[in-house]
Amino acid sequence: MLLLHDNIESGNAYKVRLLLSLLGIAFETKQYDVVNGETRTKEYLENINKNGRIPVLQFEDGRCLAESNAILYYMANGTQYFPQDKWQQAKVMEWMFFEQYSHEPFVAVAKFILTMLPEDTPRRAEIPTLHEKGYAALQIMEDRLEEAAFLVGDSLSIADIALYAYTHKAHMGDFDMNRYPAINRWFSRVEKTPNYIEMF
Ligand SMILES: N[C@@H](CCC(=O)N[C@@H](CS)C(=O)NCC(=O)O)C(=O)O
Repeated sequence: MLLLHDNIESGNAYKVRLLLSLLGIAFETKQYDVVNGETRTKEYLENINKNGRIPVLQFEDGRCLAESNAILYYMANGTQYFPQDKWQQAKVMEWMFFEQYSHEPFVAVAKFILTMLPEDTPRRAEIPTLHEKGYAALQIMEDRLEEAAFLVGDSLSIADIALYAYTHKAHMGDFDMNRYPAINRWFSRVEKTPNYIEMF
């Protein structure tokens, strides 16, 4: 059976749990404490991921695949969650690179600082900048979702899964999500997908 090296609080790991659930693929999980270095042990770095992070999907033959969006691509390719049209495939990639460079480093990190670190962490000083950049990314999503039901084409794809993960928990990073009615309607559409699972 597939083994997901996982952390229950991680949106990056949740993306993989959500896709596998939508696809009806059974998997086991192994949980890691990412704040206290459990993904940085010699054994983990040597055998699972040299980059010291979850999620990693481990296949029955022992091969390990890291990077949440690479895992989404590998598992969704050939299914309804990855388009067949080459232009739409590239648009899915466009949103997934956007997620990693312009969204996750701000939206996810604000949640991490406010929910996983001690209240007196000096990292709270980063919050205003994270909010400025995170709000810019959320507005780009809002603009697209005002005119379309999903990020690419007219059905759910791994672009939606990749961005849904941290966007639907953005309020935990103190983002005011009432500003984004189209994103909120999109949350409901994603959550109505058969076999949808919650993050926690
Ligand atoms: N780009 C990676 C990011 C993965 C990542 O940042 N993982 C965090 C948890 S969300 C982690 O494992 N942190 C532990 C550490 O860096 O030691 C992905 O999308 O999978």
